[in-house]
Amino acid sequence: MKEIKHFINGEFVGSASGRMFDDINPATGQVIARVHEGGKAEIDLAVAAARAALTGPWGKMPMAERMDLLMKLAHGIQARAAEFAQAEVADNGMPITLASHVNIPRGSANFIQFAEHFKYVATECWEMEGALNYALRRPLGVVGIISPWNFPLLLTTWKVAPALASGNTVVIKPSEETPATTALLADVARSILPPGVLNVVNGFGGDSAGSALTEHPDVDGITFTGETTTGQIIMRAAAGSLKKLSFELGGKNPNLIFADADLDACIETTMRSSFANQGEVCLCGSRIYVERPLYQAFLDKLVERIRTTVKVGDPTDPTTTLGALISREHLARVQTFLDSAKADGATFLTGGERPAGLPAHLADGAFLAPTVITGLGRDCKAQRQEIFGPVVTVTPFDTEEEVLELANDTNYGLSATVWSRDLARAHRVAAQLEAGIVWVNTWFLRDLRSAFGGMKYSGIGREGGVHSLEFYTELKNICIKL
Ligand code: NAD
Ligand code: 6OD
Repeated sequence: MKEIKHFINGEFVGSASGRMFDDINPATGQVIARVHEGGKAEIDLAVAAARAALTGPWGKMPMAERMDLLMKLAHGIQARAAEFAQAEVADNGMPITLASHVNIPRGSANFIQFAEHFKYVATECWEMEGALNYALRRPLGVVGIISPWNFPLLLTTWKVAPALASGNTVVIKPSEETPATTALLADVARSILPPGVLNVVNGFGGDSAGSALTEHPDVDGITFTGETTTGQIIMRAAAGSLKKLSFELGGKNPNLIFADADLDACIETTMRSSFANQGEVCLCGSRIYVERPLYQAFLDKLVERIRTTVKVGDPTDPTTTLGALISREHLARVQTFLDSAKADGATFLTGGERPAGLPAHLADGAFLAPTVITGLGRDCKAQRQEIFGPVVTVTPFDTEEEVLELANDTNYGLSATVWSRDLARAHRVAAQLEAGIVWVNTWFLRDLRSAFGGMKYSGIGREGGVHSLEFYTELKNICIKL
């Protein structure tokens, strides 16, 4: 059986405790690896290695050389792209086409983006009478990176790349559900980065490796992507040592579809914004609001597209469009939302159950057919809480004011999508939506220089471009009397 070890100070090592846990393929229910379970002991070693590396060759390295190493990491991922994609699919259940075309390519693109971009960022200079102020950026120090299971390589490298580009060292705690591609990243880094610059400790979150990292007095910042409730716990844990925090959290994102929308384009994209990665994308639009004149036509087309184009099945099959949810436990959680929707009188236009006809080797897999629900009031659980599965609720609206009020009636504020051919309305509505990211007539179209992050319960801070630099560096002002 394959073993996944920690990566500390340039070496793959087992746990001091000897404890291990299972890594399960969610499509088959099979154990695919045994993972060494880290805790405080491994976090202490990893943080010490990361601290020492800050003053070693890495800390003294000219910026151009450091950026060259990041480009080598990007190329190292590209060279092993098929291996990364297969590992991600086995760990996460996402379709191989999604892993190969989105998740893994973004792993290398993230390194290229920050290696290129940060070379050209100037710091500020303020000239005053008789004095000059200029700013220096210095690495934050040792950065703890805690990542979720839904886009493991994309989301982990989205943090590792800017952290390293800024000159920091990192200790990564990948999700216990999906440790495989972070271990591969460490394997790529082994021959590229000096020891201690990139460390990985596998393990669980609370009372384990995760909390040991967030509480560690020698960690300067924590960048976390995951559930809002976990963010709240991490914030409390990090308070003791006043760590800098960056949070990308949950969402309950609205899609606002006006009657003048290009329906074909809207349906095409709504299929992705509802069901990409089994709906396990923080940016998925799970609350769909359609202006009443278009409501029935939209539903008819959406349901027809689901019936004719979605293939739920083996994630390794290139014709599969919807794979397995992350685990049977998560599927059971999603099911509780479906049960409560039923109790609230919802109509299920599609889905709501395991798809029929799956092959025998997927009998233990965590599968759910794409689910479209109508007839729910705004206060129903399925309309208010993040489900994180292939489930959307669709609700008609009559006016712009009404839909804005509905869309903003949530604690979350990650993203929103507006569909309209009326440019003035699109601008007006986008400006009033309480969301960190608004897409107009598109979805998940990413320019990695732009600000990414959520308002309200969806996060703290922004990532992307110079916004990442803000988090991963300390800015020091120097005032010189002339
Ligand atoms: P999660 O919060 O359960 O776990 C995320 C990570 O935190 C894991 O590595 C876990 O081990 C660790 N963790 C858990 N408890 C911890 C603790 N007490 N201390 C330290 N670490 C701890 O989230 P998940 O289920 O892995 O991911 C799904 C969630 O992530 C969804 O809510 C989704 O919306 C959110 N997400 C947000 C974004 C974004 O950019 N805003 C992106 C992807 C996912
Ligand atoms: O595209 C990104 O940079 C990003 N952070 C995507 C997040 C996806 C959430 O599931």
